[in-house]
Amino acid sequence: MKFFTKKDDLAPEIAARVPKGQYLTEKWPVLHYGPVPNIDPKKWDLRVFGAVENELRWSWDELQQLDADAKALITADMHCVTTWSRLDQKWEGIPFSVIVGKAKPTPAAKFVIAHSEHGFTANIPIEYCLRDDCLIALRANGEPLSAEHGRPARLVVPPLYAWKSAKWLRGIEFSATDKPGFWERNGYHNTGDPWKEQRYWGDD
Ligand SMILES: Nc1nc2c(c(=O)[nH]1)N[C@H]1C(S)=C(S)[C@@H](COP(=O)(O)O)O[C@H]1N2
Ligand SMILES: [Mo]
Repeated sequence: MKFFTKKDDLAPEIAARVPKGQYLTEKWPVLHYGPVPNIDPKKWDLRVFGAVENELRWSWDELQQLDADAKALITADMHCVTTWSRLDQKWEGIPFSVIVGKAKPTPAAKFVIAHSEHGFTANIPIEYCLRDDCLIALRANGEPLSAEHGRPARLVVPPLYAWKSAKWLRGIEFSATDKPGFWERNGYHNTGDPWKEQRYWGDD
């Protein structure tokens, strides 16, 4: 079996799901900058802050309660700007709408800034987070997230390149102004829509 298959070599119905310039992979690669953090859930929390009516801070136990109250399960394709795509990834966790319902972003909020361990950030236009397929994932493919895939919790934003799906999430900031994140400040596109091939700064 080949690990990476060119779009041109795929059956048409599969090729239609793989954006231009991408290769299909059956395996799930691990990709990030820096070391995998070793997180103790007992010392972990998730903050929601910025342009909101209610700033919040959840412990791991509290987050699990939110997960028990309102579960989201989505199947989504994952596209990394380094050109691999993985189809039918299953993610489970807390619908982003739960965060919105509890924190109540103000009308001024136009961007979501994901904050992760070690200072990694990713900026996302808020409309992508208000879709049904955005969630805080605690599980992938039926298993709790492994350390390298973002344990204990990561953001998942399926319609954008996977660098926006911040692993080892520690904060969700709602912001009136855009705040380019780690990859965005390092030459990558500010929005990152794979169907428009928005890979690098300067792409349309
Ligand atoms: N905290 C953090 N999250 C991150 C990254 C990172 O460097 N740090 N890299 C992103 C990139 S570029 C990709 S492609 C996906 C990969 O997710 P995976 O390792 O679970 O496949 O994670 C994203 N989330
Ligand atoms: Mo990536």
